[in-house]
Amino acid sequence: MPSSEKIKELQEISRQLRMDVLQMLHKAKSGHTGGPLGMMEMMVALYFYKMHHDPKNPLWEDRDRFILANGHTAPALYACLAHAGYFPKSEFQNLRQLGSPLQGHPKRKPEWGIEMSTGSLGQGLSIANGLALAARLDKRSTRIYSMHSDGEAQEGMLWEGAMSAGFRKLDNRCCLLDFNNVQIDGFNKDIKDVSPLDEKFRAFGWQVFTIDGNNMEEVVSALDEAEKVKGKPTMIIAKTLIGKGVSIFENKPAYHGVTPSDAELELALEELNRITPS
Ligand SMILES: Cc1ncc(C[n+]2csc(CCOP(=O)(O)OP(=O)(O)O)c2C)c(N)n1
Repeated sequence: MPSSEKIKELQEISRQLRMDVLQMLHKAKSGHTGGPLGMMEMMVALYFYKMHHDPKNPLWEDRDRFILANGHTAPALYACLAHAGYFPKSEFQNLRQLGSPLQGHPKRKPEWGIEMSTGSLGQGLSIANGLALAARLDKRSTRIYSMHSDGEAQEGMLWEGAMSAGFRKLDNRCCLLDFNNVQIDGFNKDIKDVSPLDEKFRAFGWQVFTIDGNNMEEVVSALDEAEKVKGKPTMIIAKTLIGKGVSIFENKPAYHGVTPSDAELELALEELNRITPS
C-alpha cells in the first residue's frame, strides 16, 4: 500500500481531472458527464500509480496497455493522458471537433497514449485479451488493463471475452468494471439487472475483487492484489457513484449523457474547489 501522502496526491489529481473533464465537456457541448466523473479514482490510480508507461516514449514496447472499453467515458482518459504529458491540455478545447484526435469515443493514436478505437460496448475485453495473448507469446512482462461498465455487461461479446480469458488463464489481464447501477435510459434494475457479476465472473474462471471504486485506498490495494494473482485473469468490480464529486450530478441517470450548462459548470467547479483530500 502506498503512503498516505501518495494517496492524497492521487486524490488531488482526481479532483483536478474532474474539473478538466467538466470544462472540456462544457466547451464541446456534447458528450457524457456522469461516467467519467464516477470512475476517476480508478483512472488516476492506473495512470499515476500502477501502470508502467512513459509519456516521453509512448511506443515503448514493454509498456502496460490500457483499453477503455466503455469508450463514451473518453474525457476521463484524455484528462489522464494530458496530465501525464502525452499531449498539451490546450487540446481539450478540440474535444469532439471534426479532425481532432480527441473524439467523443477513443480513436486509436498510440503516440498520444490512445491504444485502441473503442466505443462499441462489449468489444474491449476481447481486444485486451488479444494484446495479453501477444504479450505472453512474446514473453513480455507487460500487463493489460481494461475498463468496463455495468451497462456493457449486458453485451454478449463481453461474456465471450470473459470465457476466453478464463479458459486461457490470462493472468496478465486485469479488468476494472465501473458498477454505478446506471445506464443510458435509467437504473439497471429497471432495464436489465446484470447482478450478480462477481459470481458470473468467478464461474468463468476469474479472480474477483469487489471494492468501493471511489475510495482511492481500496482502488490501489485491489490493483496491487490483482497483480499477485497467478493462473487467472482478475476482475475488479468497483461500486461507484455516477457523477461523483458534483452533488447535482451524483446518482442521476439524466447526467449519463448530457454536458453541464454554464450555471451547472460554475456550481460544479465551485464544489470541486472546496474539496481537500482527507
Ligand atoms: C454495442 C453498443 N450498443 C449500444 C451503445 C450505446 N450506448 C452508449 S453508452 C450506453 C449505456 C452503457 O451503460 P454504462 O456504460 O453502464 O453507462 P454509464 O455508467 O456511463 O451511465 C449505451 C447502450 C454502444 N456504445 N455500443
